[in-house]
Amino acid sequence: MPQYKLILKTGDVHGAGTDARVRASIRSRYQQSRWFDLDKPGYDDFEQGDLDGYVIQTTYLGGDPEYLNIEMDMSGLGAAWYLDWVIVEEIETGKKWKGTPTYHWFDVEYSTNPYEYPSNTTSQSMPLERDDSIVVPRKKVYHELPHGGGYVTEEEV
Ligand SMILES: [Ca+2]
Repeated sequence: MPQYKLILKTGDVHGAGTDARVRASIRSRYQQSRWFDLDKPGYDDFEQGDLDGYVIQTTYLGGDPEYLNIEMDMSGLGAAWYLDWVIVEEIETGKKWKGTPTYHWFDVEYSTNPYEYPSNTTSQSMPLERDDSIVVPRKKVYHELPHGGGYVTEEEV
């Protein structure tokens, strides 16, 4: 069963982060995967400027990913979320795709599905563009030292 790593960049703009529930689904020309909750236990996902990675395992979709669908539950205060871009990587083959949302702000009024308005969810279907030369950025992690100050390391997302 194919495994994909989804890497999502939350924009570094004021109010970009969210605590809303975010789900993702990959679609090939033939089939759509089930929805996956993007939620790491004990971790605050999708904060301003963050780079977050999630590994999902789908059934065989009959072909390469062509779209990444993102759905967000708009519950909670300050739910709106600014998604800058996504990278999808097929783990076994190293094939990569990049996607950019048509509307970076995920908010009910920008839903691309008029039938959902004004429900509590918003979703966008992002076309994916194949580019195996993409270098997946590394996440900068700040480590505080016990007596003040700190240092930054770069880690795999
Ligand atoms: Ca969050």
